[in-house]
Amino acid sequence: MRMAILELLRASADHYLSGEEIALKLNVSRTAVWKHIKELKNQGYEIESLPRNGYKLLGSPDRLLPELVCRGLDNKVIGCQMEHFDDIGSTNAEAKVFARQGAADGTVIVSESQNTGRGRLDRSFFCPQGGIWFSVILRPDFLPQEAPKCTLMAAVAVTEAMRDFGLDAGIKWPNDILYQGKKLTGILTEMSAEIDRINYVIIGIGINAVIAPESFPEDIKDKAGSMSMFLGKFDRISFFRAVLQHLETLYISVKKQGFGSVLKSWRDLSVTLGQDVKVIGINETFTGRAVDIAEDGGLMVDTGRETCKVYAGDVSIRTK
Ligand code: BT5
Repeated sequence: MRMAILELLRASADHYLSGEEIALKLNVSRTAVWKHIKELKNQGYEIESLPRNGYKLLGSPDRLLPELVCRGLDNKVIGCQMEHFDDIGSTNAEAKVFARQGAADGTVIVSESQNTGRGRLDRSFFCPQGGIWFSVILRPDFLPQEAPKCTLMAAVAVTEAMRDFGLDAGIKWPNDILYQGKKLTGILTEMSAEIDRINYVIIGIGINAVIAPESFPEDIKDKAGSMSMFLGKFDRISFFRAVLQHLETLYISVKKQGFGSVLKSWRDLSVTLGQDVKVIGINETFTGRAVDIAEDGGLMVDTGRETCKVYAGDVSIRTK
């Protein structure tokens, strides 16, 4: 009902709509209309109410509410179910709860801020208001060993959306999106699986969308950046919608034809390939040139003596 009232207000944005008109059109009482309008105002919608004229919608909240994000979004999988939080520990942790309860393929959990946002290896991730912190639950039917490539798929989706918005960002293997050397996005993919079957994959994506550079903590100030630092003001909600659109296209293609086209796009968007890199792996550290990404998602690094394939770890690009 609330959404129906919102649609009516949107459709008559240039004039006032009386409570009576709304009540008649939606076949509810005027008191019910008044209660829903009050609730919409609590959610942050700016609605002017004039006793004689009625109601007029003046503005929508800058919150990643499903009804705002999904307006005009034609996705069939990603984001068709969406849960929004104002603040949460970690959307990945919450997504696991939803997944265990049977949440559908493509369910999105999004929060305006996170107080215990996590990176890989349990590192902490800074997630204040103004960012886009979300997790997507996937239930693919490919094999568990394919799941790490979901990180590459998510990185391609976010980078393509950034490019749509005029930011020429690139991907640093495996999970960072950078612009001018600053990390704008991190991705954490987790999975629950049996030997030959995935129960669910959770892709957690943290995007520094509208964050003032001075608000980054001292320890990440030099390496972290936000989209607003480079783009100025932009519409966070439309950007999130664009990310979900790209993710849908890629996921549907992966389901039909595998990761081939994701890997191709990843190569095109990479800032790692062709660079001299330092690899800090789980057990060893070495240097070499990043030459390609293998079909299984591993980074191929030519050390001069041999070509090694790296599946996990941190890669830093060495300046020449
Ligand atoms: C990542 O880990 O980059 C994965 C981050 C995933 C965050 C999302 S937000 C939604 C979902 N819910 C969660 O709880 N997590 C996911 P990693 O590659 O390990 O990088 C972590 C490192 O990035 C930290 O040790 C810091 O150095 C740095 N860092 C922390 N916060 C940052 C930020 N906001 N922007 C850029 N760098 C940051």
